[in-house]
Amino acid sequence: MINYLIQDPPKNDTPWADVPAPEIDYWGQLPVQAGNFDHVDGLFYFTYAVCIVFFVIITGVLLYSVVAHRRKTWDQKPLSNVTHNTPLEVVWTVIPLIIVMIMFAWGFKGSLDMLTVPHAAQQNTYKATAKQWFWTFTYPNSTQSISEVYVEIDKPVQFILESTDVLHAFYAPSMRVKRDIVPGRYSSVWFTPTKKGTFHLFCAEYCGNNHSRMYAKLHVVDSATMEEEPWNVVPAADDPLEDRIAYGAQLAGQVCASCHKISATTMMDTGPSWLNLFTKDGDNYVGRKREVIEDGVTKTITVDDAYIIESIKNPTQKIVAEEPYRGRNMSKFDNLDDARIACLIAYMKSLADN
Ligand code: HEC
Ligand SMILES: [Cu+2]
Repeated sequence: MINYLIQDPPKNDTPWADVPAPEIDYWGQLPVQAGNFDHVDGLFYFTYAVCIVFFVIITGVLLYSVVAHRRKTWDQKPLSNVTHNTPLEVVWTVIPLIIVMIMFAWGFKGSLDMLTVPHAAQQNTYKATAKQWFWTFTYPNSTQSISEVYVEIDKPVQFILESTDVLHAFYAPSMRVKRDIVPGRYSSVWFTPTKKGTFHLFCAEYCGNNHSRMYAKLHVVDSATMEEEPWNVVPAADDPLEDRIAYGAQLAGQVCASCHKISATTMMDTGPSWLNLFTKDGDNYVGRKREVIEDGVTKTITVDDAYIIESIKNPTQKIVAEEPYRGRNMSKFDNLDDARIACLIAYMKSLADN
C-alpha cells in the first residue's frame, strides 16, 4: 500500500503529551485549582454531596419498602391505600427547594464574579483567536504566539475570545473557566492564575475533524520570565535558514497540515500539495506555473512570495483553477504576522526537490 503520509509536516496527535497530567485535588475529583475561582469547587462538592445523600436516602427507602411491604401470598389484598400525606409532601417540597436555592445563590454569585471583569484584568487584556484547529494569542503588546500562551502569576488577566470560523470554546480546567466562542461575536473570560506551571487549554465545543487536537499550553510564569517574552522567538530573516525552515515546518504542522499535504496528493486532501510549488535553479527558487481564477477570469501565473502571501491573507483573490481544488475554499489566515509567513515560505521552498 502506498503511504501518502510519508513526508508530511509533523502533525502532532497528542500535543499535550509533554504537559504533565494535572495533580488531583484532595477529594480526587478535580484537577488542582490554579486560579482564583474557588467557589466552583465548593459548589461542585456541595452538589456532589447532596446527590450522594439523596441517592442513599431514596434508594434506601425504596429498597426497604420493596422488601418490607412486599406481597407475601398471591391472594394478599392491599393492607392500606394511602392517597396523600400533607406533612410529608411539605417536607419533600420545602427541603429540596431550600437546597436548590442555595445552589442557585452560590452559582449566581460565582457567575457574577466571573462576568465582572476587574479593572486590573482589563488592563492586562489578551486576545485568543480560535480557528480550525488551533489557537492564536495576541498579547497586550501586540506580539503573538500560537498554540501556547504565557500569563503572569498573581496578575489578573482577561482574554477577549473570537472565532474566525465555527463555534469553539475556551476551556482551562485548572483555572475553572470555560466560555463558548460564537463566530461574529466577542466574548471574554478573566481569571487570576495563582500557581506556576503549565496547564491545559482545550477547545470544548466540537468544531470538526481535528477538534481533539485543538489544544494550547497555558504557561503561568513569574514577571521576570514574562519580561523575556519566551513566546516571541520567531526566527527573523537574519537567523539561520535551517531555523526558519524548522519553525515553518512546525507551524505548518499546527495550522496548515490538516488541508495541505506535502506528499503525493489524493482527492481527499482539501488543498493542493506544497511539493514542488518551487523548484531550485542554482541558488534561486523558481515558482511553478499555476492556473488561477481571479475575478472570474482564468489565467496562468508564476508562484512567488507575493502570491503565497496573498493566498494566506486573502485566499479568495486568486483561486486555484485545477480540479479538484477549484471551488474549495481556504479561509484566510490574516492573524499570521510577516515573520511567521516568511518561515512558512522558507519551508515551502525547502521542499523543492533538487
Ligand atoms: C481548511 C483547509 C485549508 C487550510 C487549513 C489551509 N489551506 Fe491553503 N488552500 C486550501 C485550498 C482549498 C486551496 C485551493 C483554493 C484556493 O486557492 O483558495 C488552498 C491554497 C493555498 C495556496 C495556493 C497554493 C497553490 O498551489 O497555488 C497556498 C500558498 C496556501 N493555500 C497556503 C496555506 C498556508 C500557509 C496555510 C497555513 C497557514 C494554509 N494554506 C492552510 C485549503 C486550506
Ligand atoms: Cu474548536
